[in-house]
Amino acid sequence: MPTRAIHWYPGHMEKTFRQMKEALKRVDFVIEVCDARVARSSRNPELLALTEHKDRMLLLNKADLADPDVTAAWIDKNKEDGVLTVGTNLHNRSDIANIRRLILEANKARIERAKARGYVSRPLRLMIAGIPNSGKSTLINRLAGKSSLKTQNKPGVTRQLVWLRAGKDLELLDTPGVLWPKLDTEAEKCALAASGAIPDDLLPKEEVAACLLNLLLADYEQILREKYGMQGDVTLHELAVSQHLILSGGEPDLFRTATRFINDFRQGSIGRLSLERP
Ligand SMILES: Nc1nc2c(ncn2[C@@H]2O[C@H](COP(=O)(O)OP(=O)(O)OP(=O)(O)O)[C@@H](O)[C@H]2O)c(=O)[nH]1
Ligand SMILES: [Mg+2]
Repeated sequence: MPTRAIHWYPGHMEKTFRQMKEALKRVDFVIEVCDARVARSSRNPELLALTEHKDRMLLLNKADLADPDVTAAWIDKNKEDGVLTVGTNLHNRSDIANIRRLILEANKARIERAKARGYVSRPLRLMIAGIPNSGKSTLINRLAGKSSLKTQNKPGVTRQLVWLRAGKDLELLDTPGVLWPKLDTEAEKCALAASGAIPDDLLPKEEVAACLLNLLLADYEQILREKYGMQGDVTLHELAVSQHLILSGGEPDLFRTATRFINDFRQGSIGRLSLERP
């Protein structure tokens, strides 16, 4: 679907890329954190290019909000492509233990080599990278067992690269979320905005909500109809009517409808839904 591309690439992202490139020299292993609901478009191609020479692992994070069958399909596909991938919910303690186990397993040979050379106490150095708001700082806080880093459900919270120790075996580098300069398709732009990777004030809410509704309609029409009690067409207009969100002049209140609908999606209150399939 060709469309107006959005150019959102604040200055700090360019600086972040430069700093990440420099920091990578000291990094053993990269963890890319993407959003399981948007498992294709939440992977930044420029980040992939920057880190491709490093051993790596991919988290399909916020898997608690995504369609479990779709997440499983993405894991299978990535496995075929040779990408070590795991679906995660960072609010789940056993997922954190599993991530730690996978990191140590993936770095087993490196750890043994370091031991053989006498570097018994050198921790593994991990870079945590990904698009804005995907859960990078949350992951580090959880692995470290303390809330040292600021986290919030909006993009652009982390502004600097920060190293943090997690136990005696891991050193973790938090990085600011990075998008790429040009988002090409309406669907990609909408999926990233709806999932919270692009600041809300950058795109009209009504536009994002209408596009989100369309994306969801393809696979989840019945769920949408049941949740909102919609009988006729599934449009933002009809959603406003079914939710009794009407302006004083009798017109549907599309802004309030859009805001509520996007929030429902972000909170998972419509159901566990994914916007992209392999
Ligand atoms: N539902 C759900 N929410 C999560 C999960 N992981 C993180 N979050 C939430 O996602 C929001 C963003 O988390 P952060 O750790 O600040 O994300 P970030 O990637 O560091 O974001 P930037 O610093 O802006 O790039 C927070 O509200 C977290 O609580 C998860 O697995 N499931
Ligand atoms: Mg952060």
